[in-house]
Amino acid sequence: MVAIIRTQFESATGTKMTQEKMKLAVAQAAVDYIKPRLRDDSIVGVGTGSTANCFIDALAQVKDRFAAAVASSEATAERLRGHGIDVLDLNSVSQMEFYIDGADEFDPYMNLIKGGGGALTREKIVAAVAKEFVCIVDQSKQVDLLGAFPLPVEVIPMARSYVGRQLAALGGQPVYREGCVTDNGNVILDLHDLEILDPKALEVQLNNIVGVVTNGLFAQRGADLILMGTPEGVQTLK
Ligand code: ABF
Repeated sequence: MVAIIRTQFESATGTKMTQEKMKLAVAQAAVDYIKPRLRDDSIVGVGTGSTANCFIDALAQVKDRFAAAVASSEATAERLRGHGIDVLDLNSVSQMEFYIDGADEFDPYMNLIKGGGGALTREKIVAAVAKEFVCIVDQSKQVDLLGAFPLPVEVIPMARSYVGRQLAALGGQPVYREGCVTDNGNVILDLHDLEILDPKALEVQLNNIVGVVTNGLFAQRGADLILMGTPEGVQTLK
C-alpha cells in the first residue's frame, strides 16, 4: 500500500498550484531526485506525454551529469535531441538507472494505467529495462480502483475485430481509437467500463489474447516511486 514519504511544500504563503504548475513541480522534483544519483555513464529512460515533456525540459539543466537517454516515443526523442541530449537505441543499452514517465491513473498499490498518449508498448519496454521507475503525476491521476480511465490495448491491425470481441467478452466496451497509428504501426482499442479488481491478473490475461501487442496496465511492473503534484506541493509516495 502506498505511503506518503514526504511533502515538499510549494510556498510558505499558502499559494495553491494549478495543474500546469503541478506538472512543472513534479518534473523538477524528479530531476532533484535523480540528480545526486546520476553518474557520468548513467542512462535515463524518458516517457511520453505532457508531464514527461516538463521533465525533459527540466532534465536539460543536468544534461552534463549523465551519458544519454532512451526515449519511449519518436516525439520524446525529438524533444530530448532538441535540448542537446543524446538519445540511444535501447538495443545498445544493457543498464538503465531510471525510467521517468507519467501515467493516466494510479492506485494505492502503485499499479498504473498508461497509454492515453498511445506510446504504451515502448513505455513498457523501457520501464522493464530500468532499475527504478519514477512516476510523475498530478493528483487527478490518483484513484482507489483502476478503470475509470479507458484501458488502452495496442493491437496488430489485422486482429482488431477479433481482439475487440475478446475484450467485449471480458465485460468492457472496446472503442477503436480512430486515426491513431502507434510508433510501431499498430492500432489502439480503448477498453471502457471495466472495473479492474485484479490488475496483475488482467494484465497477463489481456497479453494472452492473440493479436494484442501490449496493454496499458503497469501492474506486473508498477512504479517504484510516485511523485504526485498537489495544490499544496509535491508528495513522494512509495
Ligand atoms: C504517458 O503520458 C502515458 O502513458 C500516459 O498516457 C500519459 C500521461 O500524460 P500526461 O502527462 O499528459 O497526463 O506517460
